[in-house]
Amino acid sequence: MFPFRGAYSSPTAPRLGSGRPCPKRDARMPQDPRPRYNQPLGGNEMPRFGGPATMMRLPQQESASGLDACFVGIPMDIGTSNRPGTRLGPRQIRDESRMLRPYNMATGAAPFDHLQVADIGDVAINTFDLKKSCDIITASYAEILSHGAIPLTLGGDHTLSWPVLRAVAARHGPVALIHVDAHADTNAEMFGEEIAHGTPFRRAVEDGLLRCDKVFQIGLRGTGYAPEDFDWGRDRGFTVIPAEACWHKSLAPVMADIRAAIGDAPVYLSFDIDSLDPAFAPGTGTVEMGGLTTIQALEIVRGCKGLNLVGCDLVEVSPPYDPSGSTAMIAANLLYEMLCVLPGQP
Ligand SMILES: [Mn+2]
Repeated sequence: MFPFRGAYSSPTAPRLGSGRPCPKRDARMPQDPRPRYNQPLGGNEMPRFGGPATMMRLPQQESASGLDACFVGIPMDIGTSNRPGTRLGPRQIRDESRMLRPYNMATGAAPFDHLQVADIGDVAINTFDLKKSCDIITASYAEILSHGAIPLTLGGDHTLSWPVLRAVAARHGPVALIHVDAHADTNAEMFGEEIAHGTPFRRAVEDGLLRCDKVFQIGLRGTGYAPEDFDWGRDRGFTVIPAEACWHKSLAPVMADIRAAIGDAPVYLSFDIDSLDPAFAPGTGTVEMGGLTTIQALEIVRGCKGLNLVGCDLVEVSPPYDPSGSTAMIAANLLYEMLCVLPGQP
């Protein structure tokens, strides 16, 4: 056995082996009982820079009918307080997802062997009216959830989590929440407005959408208006894990505690890309230094395996501030990792 044999191989090097032809990787035997699910278009069928501009170059369909999970975009930035641009997030995340391959080499997950997944496009928000847009989002997600599909949302500013949670709670009842973010997003109002990207979880609590004793906020940091800024949630039963408590450590033990606390309750995962340090993810509107690493982000999402996830979002990617595309690339990878931990996979 040659360790690292693949690392030394080149197209011109002689191949080692028995000389017998290998079966084609994609060939399923006729007696194979596994159903054929949608597959991402592979790089050997179409160059990675071509093909459909869908998430992972998956098939697109109009509704979530027949799907176990769906990628859906919400191209919105009209709830943003600082730098805009997240209206372009879903497009850029889809573009940067084109390199994603179907098999998770680290965890062994093979979501496209077990789940029917498609990209169902974008929600047609009204970009001139945030309140109307929230109602459009809730109605769209009620329709998605009526098919039993689990939505994986490409944002979009963080306002969207509130109208999505309205639909989720209407179907599942109040849910547990894992909220990864630099900010608590529990403001009473912003500039006098109750609906904005800094208020979604305050509105969600007021609407009875959350099980407050099963809400976990991870990565909070930065400057505030008052020392108690992160206490509104704590006072209602949230567990707040500030960024400083995450520095220099693995978050796997934290996630084990969170899984134990949530148990089998339905849970929603809301991942704000600004939870990551701007060294990794500068392409977002409200940057705070001292954030999570990409490794910790993977530990958080992979640590959701075993939970009864009923929906996930990845928000606040702002392509105008992401000239390298790496913020959107990380977002695409994290959405794939969310898919890998959804229920229904061994
Ligand atoms: Mn946020």
